[in-house]
Amino acid sequence: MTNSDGATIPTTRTDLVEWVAQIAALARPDTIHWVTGSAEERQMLIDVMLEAGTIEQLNPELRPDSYVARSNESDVARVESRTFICSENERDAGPTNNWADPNEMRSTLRGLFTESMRGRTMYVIPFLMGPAGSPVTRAGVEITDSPYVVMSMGTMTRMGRHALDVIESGADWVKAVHSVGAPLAEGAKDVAWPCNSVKYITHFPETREIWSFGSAYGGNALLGKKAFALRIASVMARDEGWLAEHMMLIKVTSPEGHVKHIAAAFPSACGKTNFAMLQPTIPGWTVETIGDDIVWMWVDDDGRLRGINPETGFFGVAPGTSDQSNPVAMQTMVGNTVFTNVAVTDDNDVWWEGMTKEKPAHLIDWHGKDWTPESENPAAHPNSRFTVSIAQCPTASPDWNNPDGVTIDAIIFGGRRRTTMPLVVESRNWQHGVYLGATMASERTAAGEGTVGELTRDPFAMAPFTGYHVGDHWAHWLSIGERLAAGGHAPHIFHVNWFRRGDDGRFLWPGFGDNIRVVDWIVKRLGGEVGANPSPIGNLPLRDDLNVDGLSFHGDDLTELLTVDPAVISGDALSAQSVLEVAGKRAPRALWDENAETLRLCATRLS
Ligand code: O2Y
Ligand code: MN
Repeated sequence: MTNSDGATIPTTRTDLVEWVAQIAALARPDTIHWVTGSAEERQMLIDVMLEAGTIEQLNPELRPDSYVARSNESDVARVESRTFICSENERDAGPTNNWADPNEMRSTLRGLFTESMRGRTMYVIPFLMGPAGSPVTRAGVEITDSPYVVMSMGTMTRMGRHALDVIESGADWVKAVHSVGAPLAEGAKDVAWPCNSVKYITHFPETREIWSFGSAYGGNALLGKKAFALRIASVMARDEGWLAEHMMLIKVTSPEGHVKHIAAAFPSACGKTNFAMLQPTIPGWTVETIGDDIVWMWVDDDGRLRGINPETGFFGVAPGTSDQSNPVAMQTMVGNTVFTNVAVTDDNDVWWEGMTKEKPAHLIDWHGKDWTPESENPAAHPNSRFTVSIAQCPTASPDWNNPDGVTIDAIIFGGRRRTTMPLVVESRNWQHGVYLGATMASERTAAGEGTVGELTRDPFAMAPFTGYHVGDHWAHWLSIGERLAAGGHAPHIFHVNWFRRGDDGRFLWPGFGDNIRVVDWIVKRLGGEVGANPSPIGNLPLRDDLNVDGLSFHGDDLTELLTVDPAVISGDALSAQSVLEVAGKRAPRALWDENAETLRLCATRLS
């Protein structure tokens, strides 16, 4: 077999060559291109996409080597309703995933992929999730007929020859097949964003396979991200004894020079990327970014939890990102960035809602139409994105590329709660921390689907991403805790809520860079430097231990942030039973025990 450039296929792995030949025989592309990851290849992809109208170049003087893509209007986000876990046994997918029979799904996919790449190039993308040499780094190969996907995978993963070398040396690899599902008839003109109204994002956990059809957008199509690094990797992690989680990872250094690493899971719209790029307001602190979305963690030979970011880029939400909310993200995307579904200014730069206080007088919106501040709809799609390498992030820690990863000292769960949850609370122990993760909840914002303000339980922020039964996921966390306890080095687990509001609706906590004050308390807790106030949901800061120098609070706001009402916590614990009930018999008994303990402690306070 030869490459599109006439060169011989660069691998001796017959399993890989045969699989590529099989997919080609099914999808019938015009040509096959094995992706090397070279600079020349990137330019070739850009030229192909400029010619097809998939991307347009932005003003090179304002934003060098940067492009804007406008997707089809029906292809703008992950589609959870079309995402399936095709485990052999339905019970293994659990109650929170869409399950489909693997044989039936294979037959459906065979029909959909038949000749689906006619008239197109089929790209073969070898990629690594994680730096080569890490104990949890894994390889994959994505086949796709979308140059946009190839270019994005080049930013988000370690793609190309280096990954193929790892596969060549004998590594197992995950099979990921993607087609936009828009074959091109001979001589037909292509559209800028080919896709199909029929969409399937399917996962076969036992065979470690992913098949995605019909969408070229984000998590549906960049299969290294949610499909591999969370859904398939969570299954691998369960089987092999590690964790694949929807978390950001930072390195924090205190004014005294103490270094800690913190992993944190938040549901969407809670500022996870902002936290990953936090600019501390307390002098002397530094925060370095290791990852903003996914962490793979394992127990090392010393019994400590270590973690890596398996990705190499950010696929961040643009709206709301500004020099005020996230200056680091703004500095990261100064060039070499692909924007998708943002608006374009008259000087050919990007704009989105929340970027500036003043709206520009005229824009080209994400539909490619003229837009003025009087227009009814937003100029940028609410799920518009920037895709950019971590290497460009001014706060990137060199450890983002370290195969040994970093020691995880603390784990944070969080949610957006107007009431109920305090600013920060430390779990009593690992088991209680797992309970806080399993029952974590967030209120819906206008950006998401559903009724604004409605409370949604999103265990570990993994509801759409755990590739197996949610109850088994909790049990797996408990078993990791047992291994960590044996070494005596389990990270402390915390829960934070930056979004508590007063009766008049105002936020009680300033958030953003001031969240370092919470980190400061967490680090002091880790070092045993401060005490705590025990409560039914865990250990609360003593008022004088939270550094609020320079902040001013209305009336009792600070007290309200640092206290809990046992009657309200009791009501929340009763409501949290619903999520334990969803997991049914597979909900670990230990989590029901923690729920009962919370209720008992509330009752004691109330009596
Ligand atoms: O809509 C999409 O395809 C993107 S979803 C996404 C992207 C980056 C990080 N996280 C997410 C998410 O849904 O959690
Ligand atoms: Mn995410």
